[in-house]
Amino acid sequence: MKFNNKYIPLFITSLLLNASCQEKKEAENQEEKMIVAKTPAPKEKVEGMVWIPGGEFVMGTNEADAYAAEKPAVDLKVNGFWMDTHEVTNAEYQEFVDATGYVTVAEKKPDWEELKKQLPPGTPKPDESVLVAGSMVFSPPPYAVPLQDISLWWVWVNGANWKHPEGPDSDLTGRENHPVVHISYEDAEAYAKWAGKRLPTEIEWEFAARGGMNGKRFAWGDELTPNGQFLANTFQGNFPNENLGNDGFIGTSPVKSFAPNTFGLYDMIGNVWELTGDWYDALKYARLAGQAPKLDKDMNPCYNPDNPFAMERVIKGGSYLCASNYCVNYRPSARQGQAFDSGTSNVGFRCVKDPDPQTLSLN
Ligand SMILES: [Ca+2]
Ligand SMILES: [Ca+2]
Repeated sequence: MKFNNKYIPLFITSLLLNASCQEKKEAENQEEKMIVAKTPAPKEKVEGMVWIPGGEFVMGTNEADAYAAEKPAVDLKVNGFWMDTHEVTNAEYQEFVDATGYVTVAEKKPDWEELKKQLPPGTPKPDESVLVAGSMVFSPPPYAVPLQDISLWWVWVNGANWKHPEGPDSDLTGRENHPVVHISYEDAEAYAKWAGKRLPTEIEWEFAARGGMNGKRFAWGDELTPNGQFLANTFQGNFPNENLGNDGFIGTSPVKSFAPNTFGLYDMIGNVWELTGDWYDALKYARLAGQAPKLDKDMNPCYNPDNPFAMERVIKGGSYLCASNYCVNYRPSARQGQAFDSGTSNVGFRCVKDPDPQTLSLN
């Protein structure tokens, strides 16, 4: 078994294929937790969050050029909930770490004794030199490259983590108000629990991103840049080598740098991808529409034919690395899988919160 730095995330993911039954049950319960209707706004406000009223909406899309995993459009209902107005920032994550001493997955050396319990007996131990703490960092080549090989722009960097986004020599100076990155699912979930919140389901996230605008290609309408105005931090130019930054940013941007959607949510599209609480299922929308058989979640809560062995959570909204020639994911219906045990330099999260029944209006 030969190991190479670029394969470490895939290796770590493969070690953890058999996620615990407990996790599977939690995911199932979360996805099945459907659904009432438009919920009146609670009487009391929650600082840093806006009320998302819930109701009926059209999830997914039938657009011909959308990716297969976004199809078809399906009518759904969602309950009301509170949602963070912006992505969780470095300063907010620092507050959590200061209060709890929490250490993220990317900061810890993988423990072979634990990992091998979930591998076939006899799997050889890799060399210690590859079992090191780190994360994937976007490192674009200086020239155009074929777009089939992500290792040409994603590089495993030892020592990269949320405090050192590009590696040990980088820090967060001047980026306190940028979204935190290099966060795995469990890192996001730990923050959410500490904050008395939770991660959104994919349905909640897409409802919120659409801002009540059914059937629109983008979160703000049908044009990416209406009247030439940039409404999200995405990638302009030829990905991955030519990052023009016409929207003002070549990397992450401070949260709230672009106009909010009609619910008052910032950067739902672009800046960083946002983790949800759902396992990734490439046929989810088709299953919701009754066009594909139900997934046997006791066998595996995930389904991704492009990455069949990974345990992935759904990420939504695209990032500052989504370009018109690659990863055209700056749309509410867009979705990808993200290995549940790793983060990257373009994935973050925001939280939601269920209403306290005592505060709900009777109107
Ligand atoms: Ca940009
Ligand atoms: Ca975002």
